[in-house]
Amino acid sequence: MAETIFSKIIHRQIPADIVYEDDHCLAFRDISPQAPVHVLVIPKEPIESLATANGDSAELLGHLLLKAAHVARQEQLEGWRTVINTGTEAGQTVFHLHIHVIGGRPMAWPPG
Ligand code: DGP
Repeated sequence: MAETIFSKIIHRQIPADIVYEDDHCLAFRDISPQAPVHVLVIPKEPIESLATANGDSAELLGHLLLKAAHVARQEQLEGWRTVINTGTEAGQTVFHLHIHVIGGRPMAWPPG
């Protein structure tokens, strides 16, 4: 998998506002926030997208979801939205799997 900007954040080659980290994942504020709280939760292991993840990553994917909820609680959100854009057509621009955690304002459904 090609190196992305998120690998550089993991390796501290470029700065980011990190809000959570453990051995398996990193969470940092999105550079272009779409709500008062907008955090990205990423695996340290470079998985390109949900489309290329396989059963070997089952435990890690569960871990990322639980940490998304942890970050939301840490940010004192009462409700939040988790989004995983998968593929260019769906709006994925960085090909290192990430969960958007978005909250702090009312949100409409369905999304545009
Ligand atoms: P997506 O469109 O789902 O691939 O989301 C990628 C997100 O990554 C987008 O909301 C903007 C964010 N992003 C891109 N480059 C950087 C960066 O260098 N730093 C941070 N913090 N976020 C970035």
